[in-house]
Amino acid sequence: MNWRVMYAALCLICLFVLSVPAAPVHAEEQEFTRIDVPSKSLITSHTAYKSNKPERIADGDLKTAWNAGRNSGVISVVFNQNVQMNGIEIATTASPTSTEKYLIYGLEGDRWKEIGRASRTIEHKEDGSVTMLDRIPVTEGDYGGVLISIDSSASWVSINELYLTTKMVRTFENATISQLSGAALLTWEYLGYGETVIYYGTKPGEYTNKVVADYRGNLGTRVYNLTNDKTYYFQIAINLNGTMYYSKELTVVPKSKFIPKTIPDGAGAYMWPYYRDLNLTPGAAIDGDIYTSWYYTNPNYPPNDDGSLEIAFNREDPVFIDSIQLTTQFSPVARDTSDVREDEYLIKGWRGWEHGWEVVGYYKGTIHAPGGDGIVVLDPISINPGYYRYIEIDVNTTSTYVSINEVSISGDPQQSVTANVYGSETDRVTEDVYGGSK
Ligand SMILES: [Ca+2]
Ligand SMILES: [Ca+2]
Repeated sequence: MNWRVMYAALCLICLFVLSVPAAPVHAEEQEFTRIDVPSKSLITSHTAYKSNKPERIADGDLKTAWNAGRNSGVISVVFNQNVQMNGIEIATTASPTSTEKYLIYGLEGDRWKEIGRASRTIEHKEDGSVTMLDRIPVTEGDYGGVLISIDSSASWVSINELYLTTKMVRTFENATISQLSGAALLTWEYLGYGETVIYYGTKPGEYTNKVVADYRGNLGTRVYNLTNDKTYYFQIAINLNGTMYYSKELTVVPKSKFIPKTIPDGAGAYMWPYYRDLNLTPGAAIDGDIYTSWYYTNPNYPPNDDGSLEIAFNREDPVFIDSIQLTTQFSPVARDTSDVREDEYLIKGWRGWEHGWEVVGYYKGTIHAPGGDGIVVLDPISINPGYYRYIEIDVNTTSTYVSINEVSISGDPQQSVTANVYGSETDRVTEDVYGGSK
């Protein structure tokens, strides 16, 4: 066996050995994950054509691009924190179809070091749509920035969006989401200081939008401009010293803040106690908007956690009621930090002089903070059926905050006359006649 044969045989053995997996291979799953360029990066280029400025490579918009205005260009991105990266991805266009050579440098300390090179062909597309180039791998490392030098065979060089890839992926569990009207509220565990981006979209796993969370945003970040009654999917990504941490996918369906208003126009709302120094707005309990409330929290006279709301209907036009539903809220102000409370609602009604004030309904329950906007719709409270001119709701709560965001009433005299045994037959018939003749 001469040395050539020996060499060939050894190589075959080597190939064979290399091709036998030693253990189940999971590497592919997490070989790389695309992440955004950190939002506070400093992006500069040697040249830029008109408004096609360098920062457009990381504005989240595939339609906007940096364009060097010539067939070669250099662009650099200095991150606001190091990123553990193993590649870059480029979305771009070319006119005409061109082959472009990419030379990639990574910033290590204060030195740029070559970390990768590649050549990619970009088709010219008549409709101007963007091509996502195959990922360009780079030497894996912890870099403070990336610099890309591009030479094109024919086209002016441009980049619509630049992404980084990293293989470091960790997940964290403690993230919550709750619905708001046209919005969502997210919270998550504090892992440490690092840029945090909330990705979201209307399809699972496909996030078309993003919001960068503020410092301490984990305590509660609102994402606005969502459509009510539509399902949204969210994922939180935290870059902690170059390592990416992801939440599991979270879903939410924002709901309208408006509910059908059942209190007739012309009704007035009043409350007790009344303090001139508090901004008390009883009318907000009957305006059909679950976010406005009559609320009562008294820093001057603690605990003073009780209050009464009175609703006066038109005296000439009493309203038939057989149930009341209340919407309340856990305090959006910081004073009330408990997440569970005991509420008691005593409903009094006034039908006329002959009856005076009567207790007509009662509800007591343990209320748990729902998260998010804190809105809680209580179970409907049965009311002794009848035509009422006034309703008073006496609230007693273990919380330091009384809130009635909305009062909904319902009742159908036709149903109630036969379905309930209450008062004398004469009363009911008389009142139904009045009701029917109005
Ligand atoms: Ca862009
Ligand atoms: Ca309201």
